Amino acid sequence: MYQEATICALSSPVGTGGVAVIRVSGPEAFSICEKLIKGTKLSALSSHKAILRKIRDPKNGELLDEALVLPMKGPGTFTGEDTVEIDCHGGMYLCRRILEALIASGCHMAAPGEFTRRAFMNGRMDLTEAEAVMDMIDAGTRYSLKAASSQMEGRLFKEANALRDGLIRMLADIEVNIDYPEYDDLPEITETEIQDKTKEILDKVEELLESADTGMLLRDGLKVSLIGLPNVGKSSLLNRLLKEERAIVTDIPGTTRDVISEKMDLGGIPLKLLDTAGIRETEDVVENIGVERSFKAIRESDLVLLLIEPVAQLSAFPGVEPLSSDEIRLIESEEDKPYLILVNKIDQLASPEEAVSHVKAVLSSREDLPKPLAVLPISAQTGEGIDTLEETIKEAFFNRDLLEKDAPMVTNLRQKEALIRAKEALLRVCAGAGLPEDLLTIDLTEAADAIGDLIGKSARDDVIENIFSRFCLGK
Ligand SMILES: Nc1nc2c(ncn2[C@@H]2O[C@H](COP(=O)(O)OP(=O)(O)OP(=O)(O)O)[C@@H](O)[C@H]2O)c(=O)[nH]1
Ligand SMILES: [Mg+2]
Repeated sequence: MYQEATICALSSPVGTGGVAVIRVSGPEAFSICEKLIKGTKLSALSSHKAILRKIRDPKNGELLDEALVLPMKGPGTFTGEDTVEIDCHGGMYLCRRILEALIASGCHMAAPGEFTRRAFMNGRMDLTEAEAVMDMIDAGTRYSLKAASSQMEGRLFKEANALRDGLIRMLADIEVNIDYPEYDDLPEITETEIQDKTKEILDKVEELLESADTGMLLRDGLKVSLIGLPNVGKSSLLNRLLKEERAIVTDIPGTTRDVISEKMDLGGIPLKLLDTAGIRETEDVVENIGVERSFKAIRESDLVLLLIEPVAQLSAFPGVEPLSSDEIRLIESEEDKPYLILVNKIDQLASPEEAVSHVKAVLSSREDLPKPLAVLPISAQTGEGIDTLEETIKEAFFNRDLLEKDAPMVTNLRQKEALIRAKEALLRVCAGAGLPEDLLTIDLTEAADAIGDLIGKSARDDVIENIFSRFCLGK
C-alpha cells in the first residue's frame, strides 16, 4: 500500500456555512485527531460511526467547538487510508483554528486533489474514475452530471480495462509461441486470430473515440458566440436564451462594448454563451477594442451564431441584398468554424420564409463562402423560432443516443489522446498483416500501454505476470 504523511484539509467550500467538513487522511489520522479530543481512543471505536466530541486546542486545552467526529478505518475509505472526518460548525476562523491544531499535532496541509490522488495510488479507483470526481463536483447540468457519475462508477474504466486485458492476453499468447516453442501443449495463436482480435479491439476503441466530442462538450460546455452587425439583436437573443435581462439592450447601435459570457443549461447540456460587440468600422476607441474581442470570441468558440436583420419585405426592394458586404466578410472569417445564420426580428416581417430563402439563395450562389449548418428565422423579442434554434444546436453537437444510454464516454483530452495512440498502434498492426509475429508485438504493446495510460496502469509487468500465471517455468 502506498503510504505517505497524514494530510488534512477543509473538504467543504471555503466560506461561512452551517457546517464544515475537515478531512484527515493517512497513517496517523486517528492518533493526531485523538490529540484534539482527549480521552477518546478512535481506533477502539467502530469504524464509520460518528461520535460527538468537544474539540480542544491541544496546546492549551482551549475549547474550539463541539463536533461530530467520524473515524473510518482503511482500506475501506475514499483514500484507502485511515481517515477521520470532523463535521464542525462552519465558521472560517473556527475551521482555521482546527486545521492549525491538526497541523501542530503532525498533519500536513493537503495539496489540491491529494485525497483523490491517494485514492488512485492505493488502487481505490483508476485514473478515469479519479478524473470523474472533479467532473462530478463541477457538473452544472443533468447530462454533465450523468457523464461524470457514469465515469465515476467505472464505465469507461471497465471498457478500457477489458480492451487492455484482451491485448495483454494476445501478447502473452504470441510470446509463449515465440519463447517456448517446445511447449506444444500450449494453444497457438494464428495470424488470422491476431488480425481478427485486433480489428475487434480497434472497433471498440473507435467507438469510444466517437463519444469524445459529446463527452468533452458535456464536461467543458459548448462555447457559442453571438456575432453580427450592431443592433441586429445579439444581446436580446442572449437575454432570451438565458431567460433573464442579463445584457443591456437599446436601439442605439454599439450598445455592447465588451464580451459578456454566461453559462446556460440547454435541456441538460451546458453551453457557454458569448454576447459580443456589434462589428463595424468605428472611430470609437472603446468600441474598437470591443470589435477586436468579438473576433477573438469567434476564434475561441465551438459554434458561431451569426445574427442578421433582414430588410422588411425584401421583394419590394429588388436591388437590396439580404446580406451586407460586412456580413459576407464575417461569414468569410468563419473559415471552418461551424456557424448558424439567424434571421432575427421576423416579427417585423410579412414573410420570414422569403427572407430565409433569399439568404440561402445568396449563399448557394457563392461557392467560395463556407456553408452554415442552417439558416433559421427567429425573433429574440417574441421568442419565435428559439425552440428550433435550441434543437438544432443539440442535434448538431450532441449525440442523442450517447446522452440517453449509459454508454462509456471519453470526457477529456488526456483520455482522447491515449485512445488515439492506441488506435494508431492498432491500425499499424492491421497494416502489418503477414509480418512476423514478434514485429506485431511492438505495436500491440504500444496499444496496451496507451490504454494502460488511459486508466493509469502500465503494461509490461502485467504481460509477464499473465505468462507466469499460465504455467510454471520450472516444470
Ligand atoms: N422587433 C424586434 N426587435 C428586436 C428583436 N431583437 C432585438 N430587437 C431590438 O433591436 C434593438 C437592438 O437590440 P440589441 O439586442 O441591443 O442588439 P445588439 O445586436 O446587441 O446591438 P449592439 O450591442 O449594439 O451590437 C433593440 O431595440 C431591440 O429591442 C426582435 O426579434 N424583434
Ligand atoms: Mg448588444
